[in-house]
Amino acid sequence: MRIPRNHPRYQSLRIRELLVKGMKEGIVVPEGLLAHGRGEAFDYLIGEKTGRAAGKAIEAAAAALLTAKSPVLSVNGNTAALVPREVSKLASIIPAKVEVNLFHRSVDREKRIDRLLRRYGVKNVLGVGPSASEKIQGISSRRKMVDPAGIGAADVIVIPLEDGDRAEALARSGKRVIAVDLNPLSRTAQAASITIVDNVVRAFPGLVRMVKKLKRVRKSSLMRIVSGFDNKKNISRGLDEMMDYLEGWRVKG
Ligand code: PTJ
Repeated sequence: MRIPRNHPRYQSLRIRELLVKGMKEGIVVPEGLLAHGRGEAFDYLIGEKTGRAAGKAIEAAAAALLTAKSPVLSVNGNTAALVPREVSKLASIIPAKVEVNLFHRSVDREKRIDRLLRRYGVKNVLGVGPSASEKIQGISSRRKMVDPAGIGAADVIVIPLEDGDRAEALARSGKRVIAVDLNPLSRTAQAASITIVDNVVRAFPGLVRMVKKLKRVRKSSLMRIVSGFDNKKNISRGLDEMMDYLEGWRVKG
C-alpha cells in the first residue's frame, strides 16, 4: 500500500509497512510485529519525539562509542528492517563492527539480514552461521552464541530492541551496554549502562548526527561525558518528561 505523505499518521504507518515488508522477506519475525506494538504504545506516551533525556543518552552513547576499543552494533530483525542505512552509516563513521544477533535464531534469517545490510554498504557482517561460535554465560536462549571477533571481543555494544536476559548477561560480563528501547521500565532499559528511550527510527539518525559532531571533540572531553552520565537518573528524568507530556493532555478544571 502506498501511504500518502500528508496522512496525519504517515510516519507511524510507514514504520508498520517497513516491518510487514521485512516479515514477508524473512527479515522480521511475527513476534517482531508484537514487539513493535508495545514500542509504539510507549512512543505515544513520549509524544513520538526525542526528549531531552533521550538526547542526553544519545550524546553519552556517541561519546562511549567514539572512545571504545572495540565497539559493536548488534542487529536483529526489526532493526535491520527499520534502519539499515543508519546502521551502515554509524558503523562506518565510528568505526564499529556489525553483528547479527537474533532472539528467534535461524541461519536463513541471519543470511537474509547479512545480504540486506551489505546492500546498504556494510562491508563485513559478523555472527552469521558458524562464525557465532562463542557462548555468553547466563543466557538460555539461542542468542547466547556470539562472534568472538565481534560481540565476544566488544567493550561497548549497542543493542536495539533487546530482550532483558541478554542485556543483563552482557552487562554482567563487563561490557558497556547501550540500549535503544522505548520502554523505560523494561529489564533491558534498567540493565544497560546507557539507555536511549526513543524510537530506533529517531535514535539511530540521532546517533549518526551526534557521532559526526563529537568526532571533532578531544578524547578526554568525550571520556568526561561518559563518566558524568548517570543512567538511572537519566531514565528518571525521561519518566518526568513523559509525565509532564501526559499532564498536558489532562482536561483542566
Ligand atoms: O529479530 P529477533 O529474532 O532478534 O527478535 C526481535 C524481537 C524484537 C522480537 C525480540 O528481541 C523481542 O522479543 O524483544 P522484546 O523482548 O519484545 O523487547 C523489545 C523491546 O523493544 C520492547 O521493550 C519494546 O517496547 C521495544 N521497542 C519496540 N519497537 C521499538 C522499540 N524500541 C525502540 N524503537 C522501536 N521501534
